[in-house]
Amino acid sequence: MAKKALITGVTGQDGAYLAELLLAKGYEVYGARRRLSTDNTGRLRAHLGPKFRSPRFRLLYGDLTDSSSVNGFIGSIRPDEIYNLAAQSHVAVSFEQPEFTADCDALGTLRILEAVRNLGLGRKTRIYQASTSELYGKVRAVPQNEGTPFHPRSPYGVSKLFAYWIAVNYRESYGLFASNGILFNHESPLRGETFVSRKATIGLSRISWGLDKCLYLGNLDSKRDWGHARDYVSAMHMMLLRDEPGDFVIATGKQYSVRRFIETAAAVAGLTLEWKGKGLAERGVVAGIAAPHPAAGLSRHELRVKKGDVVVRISPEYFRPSEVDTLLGDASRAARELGWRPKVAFKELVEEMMLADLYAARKAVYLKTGGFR
Ligand code: NAP
Ligand code: G4F
Repeated sequence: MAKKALITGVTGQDGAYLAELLLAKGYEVYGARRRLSTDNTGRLRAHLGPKFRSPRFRLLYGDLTDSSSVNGFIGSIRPDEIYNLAAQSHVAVSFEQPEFTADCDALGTLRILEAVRNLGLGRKTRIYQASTSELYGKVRAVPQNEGTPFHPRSPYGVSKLFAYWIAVNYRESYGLFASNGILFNHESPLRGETFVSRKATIGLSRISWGLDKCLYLGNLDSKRDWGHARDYVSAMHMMLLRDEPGDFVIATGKQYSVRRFIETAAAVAGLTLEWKGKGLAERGVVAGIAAPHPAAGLSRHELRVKKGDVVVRISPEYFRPSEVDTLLGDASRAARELGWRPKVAFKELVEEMMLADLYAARKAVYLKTGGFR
């Protein structure tokens, strides 16, 4: 009998990579998605390709803010493993929708744990909770590991803090197999378009092809520990294969600023940026032009950017009421106990994202002009 895995948040970045991984391992995969007025399966459909139609892959409707829905889908599937990835996952948005964020991210997790307990699945079902490095927020130690105290800095972080502890509490109180993955930022070509990494790779690609003029961003100086989503979903699965539940930091152990991410992405299109001005008047100016990456599908003469163009500006709307300035993870416990190590390095990650978005921009130019200029 194939094992049954349920993924909440299957339509998100991690959901797509995890569904791919579990299907490849022979699981029956059930993906819960919420109902929206537009289709939210595009990313997943494109990523899974023909496997989207596999009889071992099933989508169902389920919203974490609705306990009858959560009880219903867990009760009908009776999964061996639950990966709770569903969340309002945007930190800046959580300041504008704090109550929804708490309902989905904090109480949603509780609803899953309660459903597993009340349905008598406590001995059968293993639960992965998508915890986050945002728990560390205003960091108390560098680097952060499983013993570092938490100090969240947003309604998102605080909601995830509840989720973290309620998972620990149900493990200690009722013996549920519930494990927290404290994952640091992880990105990919499937990353949501409003997170800074993807916003930058889309923006710089469109600027390179002449579709946009400038990219507007907030704090360029915050630092993140950035890994690849494909590497990180494999850690989720490893955590549920252990004999005992536990909590693990998953990170690369290397840190780069948002500014460095942008410079690295621009270089894939052949652009060297120079930063001029300070504060809100700071801007990223094209200081040099070289041949784009050989796999970019963009030649130097097709680049619609010239020296001196301002391609990055700062806009106050992208600053947060409180910021997480620096995150750097220590994943040595995961290396020791799970045998997990990241495979994709920062430069490779940025290149993969940038190449994918340069191709998307190229296609947009083609559709707009009926051919390449
Ligand atoms: P994501 O792309 O934003 O995906 C979030 C998923 O949750 C989407 O499928 C979304 O559905 C779904 N969702 C939102 N509200 C829901 C609701 N009320 N009921 C059911 N589903 C709902 O996030 P991700 O990057 O894949 O991250 C996966 C999880 O890991 C999230 O919990 C996130 O907070 C956490 N995490 C992410 C990172 C990271 O760097 N990526 C790091 C640490 C932790 P729609 O498609 O309909 O919007
Ligand atoms: O890409 P971000 O929005 O990711 P953030 O806030 O680090 O959160 C992500 O990682 C967490 C793990 O640490 C997850 F739990 C969470 O769900 C999410 O996946 O912002 C990264 C940094 C921030 O310091 C932000 O202030 O980039 C800065 N930034 C600068 N300009 C911007 C922008 N962020 C966004 N989204 N948009 C900007 O224009």
